[in-house]
Amino acid sequence: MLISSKKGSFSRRRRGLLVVVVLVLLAVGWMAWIKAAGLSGIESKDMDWNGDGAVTQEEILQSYYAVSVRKSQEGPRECSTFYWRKDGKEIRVDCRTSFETKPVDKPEEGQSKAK
Ligand SMILES: [Ca+2]
Repeated sequence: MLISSKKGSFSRRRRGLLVVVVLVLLAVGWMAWIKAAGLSGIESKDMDWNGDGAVTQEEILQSYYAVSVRKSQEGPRECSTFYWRKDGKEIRVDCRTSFETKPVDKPEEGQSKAK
């Protein structure tokens, strides 16, 4: 009887853990679905959403539920548009140019070897 009650509490604990894991997965899935800014790989120092020069804990939290990101690419230029999810108001556009996508080849070299 003692064993079975212990077993019961253990499985209840496991069930609780399972619920937590499922909730975390749901939360991460939801954040991916809303394209939360916090999942876009930005650093916390860039999460100054109200532009006052300081990043508060609230702003970091907002990155995961209130601020979304829209990415666009034009050639090697990649832009991230951050906006408030509640009203779609744009906060900031970050652009960067990546140089690693196009390696510079010398097109003549391969052909000179051919007959
Ligand atoms: Ca701020």
